[in-house]
Amino acid sequence: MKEKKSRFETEVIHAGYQEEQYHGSLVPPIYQSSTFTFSNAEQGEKRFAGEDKGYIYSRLGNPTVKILEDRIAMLEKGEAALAFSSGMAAVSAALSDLTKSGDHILCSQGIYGCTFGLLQLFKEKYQISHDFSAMDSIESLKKEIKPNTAVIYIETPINPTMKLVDLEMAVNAAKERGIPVVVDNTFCSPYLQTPITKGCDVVIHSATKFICGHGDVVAGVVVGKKEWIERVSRTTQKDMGGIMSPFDAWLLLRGLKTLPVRMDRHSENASKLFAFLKHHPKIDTIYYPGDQENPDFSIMQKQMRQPGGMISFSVKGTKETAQQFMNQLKLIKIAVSLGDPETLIQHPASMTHAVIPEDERLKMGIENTLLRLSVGLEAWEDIKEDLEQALEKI
Ligand code: LCS
Repeated sequence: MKEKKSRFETEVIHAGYQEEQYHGSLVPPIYQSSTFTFSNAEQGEKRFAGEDKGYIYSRLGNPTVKILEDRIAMLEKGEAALAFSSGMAAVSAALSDLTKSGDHILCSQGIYGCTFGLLQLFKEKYQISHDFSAMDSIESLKKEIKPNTAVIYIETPINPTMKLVDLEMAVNAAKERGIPVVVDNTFCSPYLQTPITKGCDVVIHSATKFICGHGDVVAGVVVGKKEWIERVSRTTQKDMGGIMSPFDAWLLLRGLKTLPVRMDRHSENASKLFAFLKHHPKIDTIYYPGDQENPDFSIMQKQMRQPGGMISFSVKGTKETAQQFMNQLKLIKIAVSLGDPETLIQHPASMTHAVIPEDERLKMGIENTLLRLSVGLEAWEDIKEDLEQALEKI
């Protein structure tokens, strides 16, 4: 593409790809090759020494994967990006690089279950401790930062409670101590929220979700400063090896093209379903960033384009009531993951967040009656009718 500043909806289709360099192929080619030949021994030596630009071996970089990395870096307004085989590979590489034994991670009061598991592993094996923080005021956040705090780690919206953290506030708290603020932006995608524009240092995605958008790839991405990304690429990623395959990168490039169109529809459907669920007599509490009565509503307005496609709610009754409700659904699928065209429902206490001990889980707001709905792209009336008939039966 000729050099020109474009809008998000255009960049998501064109950024990072110059078809002239690929025989005019409209769609980026898949470089399904594990290795790359050198024209002579000296060139091979120079490539390894970093003196000759060019590909070596697909664990160290691949042209199809690079197109995806460049596109995501531009969408997130970051300098560079690195693609991984899963969201957890991205989270673990970023946190391994930013911490060492004896360090401390200050984390939002709620994170994805496997990220919780990773923090446990860091604590037990490498003496890297962590604390959870409500992150609801700059004063309290500053007090919770310890001399050995090496990272402030935030999910916003938090999986699955949909609580929000004010990113500018977190950046201001971290700034004077120079602590990197790392944001898991999975629930928003770069279309709804760009943490780097708020001063955050690193953005992580489970690209499995809205970025892919079709439920057919498990993948992750990390975005940050060019120098840091290059270091992670040369060290943590190269040596731990959680790289993305060229075919998965190609599928993600394909899925990304419709991200804004999909996100608009996810958000529109979710807001209509929220209006239906909000005052339903069988529903106890509902958690949705677009709820004007939600204390985080002003944070949503400040840092998100739209409230997004995720809603959590607890049904009146017990865990068994919640399970009975799920079992009555006909169109909505019972499955973990999110951001797919299909509407999905899951029970965090027994599924995505089951690894978290109950007392800790309840502190995070994950009650036994809580359900998480990933609103799909179907006709919203069909989703509503399915919820309605299942609610009638409990
Ligand atoms: N970060 C967040 C916020 C996530 O929700 C997930 C996965 C990950 C990281 C890890 O990404 P993965 O390795 O799966 O690509 N969340 C899931 C969920 O809520 N249901 O199934 C997976």
